[in-house]
Amino acid sequence: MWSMDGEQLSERPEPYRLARNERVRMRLINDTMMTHPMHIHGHFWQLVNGHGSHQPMKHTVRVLPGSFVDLDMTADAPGDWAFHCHLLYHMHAGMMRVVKVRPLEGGES
Ligand SMILES: [Cu+2]
Repeated sequence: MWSMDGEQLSERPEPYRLARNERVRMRLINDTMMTHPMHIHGHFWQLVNGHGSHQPMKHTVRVLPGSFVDLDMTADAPGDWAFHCHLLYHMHAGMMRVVKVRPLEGGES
């Protein structure tokens, strides 16, 4: 029932791939009737709030029903990172993905 980009983790979706030190903006769109506290490991997001350099640092962001948040992130931690809803029953139902940041230290894939 719970998914991200229409796929549950059990369906083995493609990870989100980022280049090391890549600067990205992520838009999390909640088209459900519940709030989802979205959490990423290994990184902090900057919440895009329209106040320029005064963007709070977050590793968990509540996305309200029928709403979205924009988040800026620098992928400065190489590795495989969990990105999921922090309501554990949502996560266990599939609302989780992997963010891959490459290259690693030795250039492995
Ligand atoms: Cu959730």
